[in-house]
Amino acid sequence: MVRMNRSRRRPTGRTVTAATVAVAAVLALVAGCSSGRSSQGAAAPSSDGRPSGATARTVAVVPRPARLTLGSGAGFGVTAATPVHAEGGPDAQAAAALVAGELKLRTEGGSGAGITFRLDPRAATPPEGYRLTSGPSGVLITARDGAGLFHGGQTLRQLLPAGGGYGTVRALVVDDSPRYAYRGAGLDVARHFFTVAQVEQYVDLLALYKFNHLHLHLTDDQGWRIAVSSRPQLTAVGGRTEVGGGQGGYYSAADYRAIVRYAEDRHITVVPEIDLPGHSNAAIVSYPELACAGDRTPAPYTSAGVGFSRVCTGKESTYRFVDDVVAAVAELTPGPLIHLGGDEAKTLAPADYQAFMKRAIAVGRAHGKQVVAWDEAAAEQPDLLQIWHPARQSTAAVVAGIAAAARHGSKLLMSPADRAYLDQKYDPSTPLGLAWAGYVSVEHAYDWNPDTYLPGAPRGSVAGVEAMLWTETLSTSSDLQLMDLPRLPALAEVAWTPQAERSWADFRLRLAAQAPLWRSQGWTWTRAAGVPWP
Ligand code: IFG
Repeated sequence: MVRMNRSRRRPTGRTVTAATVAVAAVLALVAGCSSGRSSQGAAAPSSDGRPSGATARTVAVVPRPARLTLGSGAGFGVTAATPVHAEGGPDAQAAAALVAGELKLRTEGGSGAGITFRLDPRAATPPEGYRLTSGPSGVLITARDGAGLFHGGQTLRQLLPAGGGYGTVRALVVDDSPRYAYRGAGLDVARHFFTVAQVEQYVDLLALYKFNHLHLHLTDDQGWRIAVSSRPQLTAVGGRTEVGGGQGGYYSAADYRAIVRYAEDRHITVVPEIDLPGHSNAAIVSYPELACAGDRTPAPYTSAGVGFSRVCTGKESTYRFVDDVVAAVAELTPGPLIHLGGDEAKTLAPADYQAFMKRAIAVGRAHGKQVVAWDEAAAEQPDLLQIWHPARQSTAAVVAGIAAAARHGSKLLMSPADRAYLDQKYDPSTPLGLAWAGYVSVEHAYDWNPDTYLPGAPRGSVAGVEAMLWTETLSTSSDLQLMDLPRLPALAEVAWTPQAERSWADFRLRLAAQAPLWRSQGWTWTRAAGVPWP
C-alpha cells in the first residue's frame, strides 16, 4: 500500500485583472525605452504605425530566445475558436495536443489559418530548437524533433497576453535553441515526501521553462522513496519516515512509471538518485546488515543533520544490496542516467569511499546507465560530475581534482550551491530554507556563467546546469513554489540562453511579466527584491 501524504490545497489563482495586463504592457513599454535598441533589430512600429516601444529584449519570454526579430506587420489574433493543427506525424500531434490543452484551444485535422505545429526532418533547427513565426495568417512552429515543437509551444504560451488566455501574438520570427543539452531541476523527495500529483505539478513548472531533466533525490537518512521488489523493507520501513516525524511515503513501481511518463510527454528525462554510501540511514534501518559490526544500532532519523551515516563498505553483502537496488531502479528508468550520490560520507576513510564509489559506478554502468555523482567523487570519474560545493568553499586541490576529472572525460553538471541551490534563502527575511551557502537572490541565481564558474574547467566540459531544491524545511507544494519562483526561471535562462544574449537589466523586466501566468496556474511565488513586480 503506498501511503500518500496530503499536500495543502493549492492556493486559488486570482483572475488576472485588466489592470494587471495594463501594468505588464507598461512594463514592456518602459523597458523598450530604457533598454534602447536590442541587438535583435529596432523596435517595430505596432499595427497602427506608432512605435510599440517593446524591443526584442523586452518581449516577455523566459528563457530569452537565442534570436527574436520583431515584425513590422500585424500579428495574429488568437481566440477560443483558433484551431491548432499538427503536420508531420505523431510527435507533431503530441505537441499540438499538449499545448492546445495548456492554451484551452482545440486541435483540428488538416491545415489552414491558426496555430500550426510542423515536424520537418529537413528543418535547419538544432536539437530541441524551433522556429516560430507569427503574422496575419497565423502562428507556425517548425522543428526537427518533438522537443523543439514542444519548446516552441511554451514560447507561444508566453507570447500570448500575460496570464495565458487569448489575444494577439505580435508579428515576429523566433529562431531558438538551447545553450546546454542538460537543463535540470532536482527535487529532494526524501527529506519530505511529495505525491505523484505534486511531482507532476512540479514538472508543469519545469516544462514551461524548457527544462529537460528532473532529478529525483529518492533516498536519504530520513526516508527511502522508491519500491525495490527484491528489498521490500526499504519502503515498508524506510518509506515510513520523513523530516519532522511525518508519515513519509513512497512510489510504487507504477507510481514511478507514471512520473516518468508525465515527464517524458513533456520531453523531460527523469534522473533517479540512490544516494550512497552516505545519506543512507533509512536503508540501514531497513536492512541493519548494511551497518558494520560495532556501528551503533540503526534507528529512524527525522532531524536534518548530514554526514553521519554510511553503509559498510567492507562487506560483500553491501555490494549485493547496491546491485539489487541499481538493477531495479535502472529497469524502471528509460532515461540514460542514474545518479549514485557520493556526497558527505564524512565517517568514511577516503580510500574506503573511493573504493566504494568505483564499484558503485561500475554497477551503474553494468546496468546500462551512465552515472552521475556529486563532486566528492571526482577521482572516480563518473560520466557526469555534479558540482555543488561553492567555488569559494572549495580548496585549490578539490578544484584541481574536478578539472582533472573533466580533462579525463567526466562532463560537469553545474549546481553550485551559492547560485543554484533554491533551498537557500533569498535574503535574511525568507521564512523557509537554509543559508549555509549564503543568500541566493534572484540576481545572484541569474548573473553567472556556468562555463567559467569553476577555475580550470576545460572548455566544453560543462554539460549543463541543474537547480537543486532540498526539502529539509519544505513540506508542501506552495513551499516548493515560494523557493522556485522566481529563481527557477532565472536558472532556466542561464541554462538555455546564450551568455552574450543575457542581461539582468532586461531579464528582471521579462521576469516580472511572468507573474500573471503563474497566477493563472494557481502557483504562489516570492515577490523577491530587485524585480518590478506588477
Ligand atoms: N548538502 C547535502 C544535501 C542537503 C543540502 C541542503 C548535497 C549534495 C546540503 N548534499 O547538497 O543533502 O542537505 O542545502
